[in-house]
Amino acid sequence: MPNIDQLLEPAITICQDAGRLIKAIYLENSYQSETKADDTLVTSADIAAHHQIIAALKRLSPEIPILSEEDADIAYEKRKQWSSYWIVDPLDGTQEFVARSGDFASELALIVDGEPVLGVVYGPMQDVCYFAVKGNGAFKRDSGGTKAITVQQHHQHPAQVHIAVSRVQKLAILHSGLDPEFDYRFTPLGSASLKSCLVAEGKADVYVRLGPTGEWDTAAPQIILREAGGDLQDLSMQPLSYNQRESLINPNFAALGDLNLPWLKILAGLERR
Ligand code: 2AM
Ligand code: CA
Ligand code: CA
Ligand code: CA
Repeated sequence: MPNIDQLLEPAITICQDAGRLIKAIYLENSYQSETKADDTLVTSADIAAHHQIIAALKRLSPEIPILSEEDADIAYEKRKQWSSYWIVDPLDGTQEFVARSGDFASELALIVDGEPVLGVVYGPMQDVCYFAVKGNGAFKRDSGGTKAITVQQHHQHPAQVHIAVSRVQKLAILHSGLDPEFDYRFTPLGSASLKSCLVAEGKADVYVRLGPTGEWDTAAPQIILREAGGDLQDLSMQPLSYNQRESLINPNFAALGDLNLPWLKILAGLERR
């Protein structure tokens, strides 16, 4: 069992270094891209950040295995033996990177016994870092320093609902039968991890992601959200699992703020009215 507290600051540095590498490539605007087997884009920035993170994590904790989105094809037979492991998304928001919107991040998490216990998300263009260790609260670090973050609480009326969602997914959500009396306010920003962190810091109430995501997409945001007083759940109300099955791909998920608000669950599609 690794000493998790001692891993936090080095993990933050590794995540920030990866983000800065991606930012340098982004500003230079010289990279190659190709289409993966699942029809999604991968760029040389994803791969460069992947290699840098893997090398640094191996130096930090040679005994802890690593699973990255960019080499996620490690056989289940092998990885199911792991009681703890790093899970890495070197570049979250490849589409945004390519679209030059600036809304992308690097993220990594430590899973122990099938549950995220440490998570870091770093947005290099905003120079903002979110992080959490199980039991110690969630934090945001930027040029102004480090402060504890919590989810938004005590909304009196659904009209104040603020959804973080991508441009494409806004339409899908509006057509999914949600109550039109809600006055949704959308935040069409960035990567899945950055949007989940907007919920963790109380700038949005809910983030709904429709479509497939890898376990590397949800692990860091999940521990950050939990420590901020929220959670991340799949839309069929099944708890998210890590490294429990052959496929690392999860279905839709929702990142929720104040879990005591029933209409938030309705909004996220977790409950019917
Ligand atoms: P990625 O950039 O690391 O692939 C985009 O809507 C968000 O969803 C990004 O955070 C993206 O992560 C994630 N995502 C996960 N699986 C995806 C997929 N199959 N296609 C597009 N985005 C995906
Ligand atoms: Ca990807
Ligand atoms: Ca991702
Ligand atoms: Ca990625």
